[in-house]
Amino acid sequence: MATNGNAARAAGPRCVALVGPFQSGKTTLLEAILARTGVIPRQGTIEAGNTVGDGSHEARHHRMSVELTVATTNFMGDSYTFLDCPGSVEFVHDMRAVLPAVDVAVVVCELDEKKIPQLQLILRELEDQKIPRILFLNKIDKGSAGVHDVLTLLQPASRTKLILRQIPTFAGDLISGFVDLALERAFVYKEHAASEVVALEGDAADREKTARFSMLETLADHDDELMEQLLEDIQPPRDKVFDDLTRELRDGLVCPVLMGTASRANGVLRLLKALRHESPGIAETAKRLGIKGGADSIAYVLKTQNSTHGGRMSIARMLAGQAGDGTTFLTPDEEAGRVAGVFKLVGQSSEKRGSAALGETVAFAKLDKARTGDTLTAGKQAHPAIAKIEPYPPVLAIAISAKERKDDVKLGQALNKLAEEDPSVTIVHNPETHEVVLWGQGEMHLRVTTERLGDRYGVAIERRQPSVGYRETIRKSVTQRGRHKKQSGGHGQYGDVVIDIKPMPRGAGFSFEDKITGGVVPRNYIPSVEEGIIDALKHGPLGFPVVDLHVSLVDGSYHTVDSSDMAFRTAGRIGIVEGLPQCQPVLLEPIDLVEIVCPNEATAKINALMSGRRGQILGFDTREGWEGWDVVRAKMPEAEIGDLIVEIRSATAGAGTFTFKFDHMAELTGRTADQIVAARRAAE
Ligand SMILES: Nc1nc2c(ncn2[C@@H]2O[C@H](COP(=O)(O)OP(=O)(O)OP(=O)(O)O)[C@@H](O)[C@H]2O)c(=O)[nH]1
Ligand SMILES: [Mg+2]
Repeated sequence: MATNGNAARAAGPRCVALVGPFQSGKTTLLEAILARTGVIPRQGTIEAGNTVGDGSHEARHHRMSVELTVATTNFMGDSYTFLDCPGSVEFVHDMRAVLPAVDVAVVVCELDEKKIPQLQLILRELEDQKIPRILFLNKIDKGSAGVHDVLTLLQPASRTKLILRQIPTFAGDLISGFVDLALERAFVYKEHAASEVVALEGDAADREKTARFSMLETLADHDDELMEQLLEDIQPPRDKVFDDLTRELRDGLVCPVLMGTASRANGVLRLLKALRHESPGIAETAKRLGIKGGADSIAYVLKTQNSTHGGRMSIARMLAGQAGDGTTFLTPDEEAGRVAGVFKLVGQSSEKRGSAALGETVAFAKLDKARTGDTLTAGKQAHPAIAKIEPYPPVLAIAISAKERKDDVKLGQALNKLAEEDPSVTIVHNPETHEVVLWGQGEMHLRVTTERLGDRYGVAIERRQPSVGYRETIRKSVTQRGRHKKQSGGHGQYGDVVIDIKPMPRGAGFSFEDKITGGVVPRNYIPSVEEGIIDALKHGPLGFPVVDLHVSLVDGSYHTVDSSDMAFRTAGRIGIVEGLPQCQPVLLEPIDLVEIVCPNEATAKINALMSGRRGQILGFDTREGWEGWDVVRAKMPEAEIGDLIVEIRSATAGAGTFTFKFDHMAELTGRTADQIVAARRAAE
């Protein structure tokens, strides 16, 4: 096994994602980093609403991140772009889509058992995308309970070995500083200033020895030479320890854990130094992505944004070569456009730049066809997509319409733009109900999306529950005459049919049969009869489309002068409209197959939840490849799914989710059915 690898400090501009469970302190950490590196004079707070991150109207309003914030700064002569990702699972696509472009992710977490499943989800995403990661245990000012046993709590969330890089030191019960186990140096935290080096002595020195040994043991799992040194009780040189930390982080073999308090900027400088010395850079990232070296410049679009004034901005990282004003980019499918402006971003503010160098993360203006997740090439032939991050299927829907009719077109255009920026939004037009249905990742996601329609595009909307695709069918057969006769002077109208209406099995739809003998209904009028019937079936006696029935035309009569297509059409319609109410009409509702994934301590709650919503549990199983998780399968009426996701999340601390697909239509009778029919009548 290689013992040393090439662990020299990476060069060039870095791109670092700040990720982690909801409200763990990512935006606050970004603020601390920007203050520490001199981009802002002092650190703002979420409470005061004056942070660089969360600068949008919607984020300020909800006091949480609802989209990506990008901020570029300089630290010790190198450029760093931080991507502050929202922690809410509803906005997780913003995180997933940026990951391909980053060198490393800083996973901001808390010592909170309830947030472990969410942490596990994030770490899995990073593991799956092979992103090197550092854990930053934040909010250690909140109390020291459990801090001696950080790894016991956090390790189950990570499939790779965690390495404790720092241990806390105490003043009474409070954490007052830390020992860095690689440097073997003790520090005391100073609020909003660099920590001060102090002597490593007493109890801290003893704890340091034990903790350092266990850090080295983990590193030695991937370094035979180090293993021998440990066995022979030889102190490995400090450089070797740093080399191993660097290499094993880069190769995703370990995940180091640092700690601090973002709101006081404690532990921030050590984090920045770890990024500077130990995290990989653009060369390793390009290799990870399989970018073939060539003359062409290649960039990855982390996010597309349509601003109301400046047109489209594509936030992108240069993965090969460089680009500037006038560079024409291709996507694998089409020409993306010509760059008209390169900008360095710090939250909401942007600064014009001449060009973007290798490794830099910038915003390109006017790439009209570039979308979130696109791989861009400046050259003759487009580089294949370096990543394809499909959004998770949506889980919640609302029907929307413009408050004012005149905004209909504007609404359509605005929705298209929002969906391009945020591929986790889906827009579906329901031709039957003429509804525009907005599908998204949760309540807050849909709320923010509709707020953007108002804030950015000035479209006021109304929101409703989307309608459920009810149908109706019949249980009994009947023979019915349909007669249309009008003789009001001049040309009359005459059509007369007899039809047999009979129920069919579920899923059969509608079929029509011509059983006329002896030409009692002339051949050329028969298609009109069928048309009249089909037309009438759109709206059955209960108010819904009628399905699963067979109609035979068995008899009828005609008039040589007064009969027409129109008259037979009407006769067919009358036959159905008068016949169906005698056939015991019954409501049909769509039943979906639902699959819920959840941490197994929530499985019982989920089962109860499903049964409470007329769900029929088919069974549950352990989730393959996911220790501590279950999959629950059930059949459930579509009408009951509604806001199921909200309850699943509240039962699972945000970690559980579900997928669904249409399974079958089932008869619905009794009070629920009566209510649905009554509501339909009232709406007509
Ligand atoms: N006590 C304490 N509170 C903190 C610390 N860091 C952040 N907070 C608070 O935690 C809350 C969430 O902070 P944010 O920075 O918005 O967290 P976030 O991870 O960006 O949140 P989302 O992006 O919405 O997931 C705010 O009330 C912060 O003031 C910390 O180190 N200590
Ligand atoms: Mg945030």
